[in-house]
Amino acid sequence: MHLYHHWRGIKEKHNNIVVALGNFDGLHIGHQKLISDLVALAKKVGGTPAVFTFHPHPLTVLKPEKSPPLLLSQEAKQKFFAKLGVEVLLQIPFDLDFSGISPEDFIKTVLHEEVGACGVIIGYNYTFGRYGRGTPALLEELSAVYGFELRVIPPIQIEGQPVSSTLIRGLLASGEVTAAAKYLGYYPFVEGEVVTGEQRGRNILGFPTANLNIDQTLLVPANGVYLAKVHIDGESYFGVANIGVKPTFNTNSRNIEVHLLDFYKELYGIQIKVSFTKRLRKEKKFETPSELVKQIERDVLEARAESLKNKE
Ligand code: RBF
Ligand code: MG
Repeated sequence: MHLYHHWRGIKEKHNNIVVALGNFDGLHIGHQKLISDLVALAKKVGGTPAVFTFHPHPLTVLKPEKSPPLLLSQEAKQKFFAKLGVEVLLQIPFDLDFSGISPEDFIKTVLHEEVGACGVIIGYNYTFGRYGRGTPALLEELSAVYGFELRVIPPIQIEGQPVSSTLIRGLLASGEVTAAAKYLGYYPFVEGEVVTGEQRGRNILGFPTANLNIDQTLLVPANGVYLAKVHIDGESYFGVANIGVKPTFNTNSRNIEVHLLDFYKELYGIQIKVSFTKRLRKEKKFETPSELVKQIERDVLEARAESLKNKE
């Protein structure tokens, strides 16, 4: 996959670009459907499947107070697009200059003259250009002028619910990771390097944990204890994860810790991915560390029982 952070001159580099437009936060099953249609259409016309998207989210520039925490990091999104068969990713840094482009100029200058789009795919509710005034109807009208084929993809529904990033954010904010996974098409996860914690888990409690810092721009599930699948170097292991502030010890910083069920090697400095597959309980303040330890022992038993159910 070719990655660009600009859109000028793309036409000279790739033939017959078919381009999907959108924010694609979370790359949920609705987005995944749109991208698979993109890849199929590009294949049909012998063209190049491309995605035009912004990073960061335009709202972080236009209305920072209203900008939502993201479901996926820029890097996670890049990997995912590549896996879905996207060959050209235009991940454009949104700025005030760009926000002033009229919808008509966006189509003429950006899509037609510079990207050279012969096909355009959007979701049914996609808006673009200054004040977000560009609509699917305008793209339809101008597709005849600039000679591109337009596809508008209707929303995907699950049990009567249109799948949306907003719906998924709400589920994550209340810890409903299993429900969120239905709409995402994958379990919510965090990725990062294992950092040094306070060593309390290892030395005092007898439950060593791998600690991850939380990226403040990303949405992490609500505080609580979760069954987790931990990916290390292409292998995966079951674990129990705690997201929270550890009220038993009156700490204030929020972080993510995972205790692996059957893994004893040193992990400091190693990249891991932790997927949250089921919420087990809320994070609680215990009167004594030994009460917390008893609870974690029960969490581990519950996780073992679940892991046996989930073993494929
Ligand atoms: N800390 C709390 O204060 N309350 C909890 O309910 C809690 N639950 C946990 C559950 C699991 C499975 C794990 C691994 C940790 C939990 N912790 C909890 C965090 C614990 O306090 C922490 O791992 C140690 O203090 C070491 O940093
Ligand atoms: Mg630790």
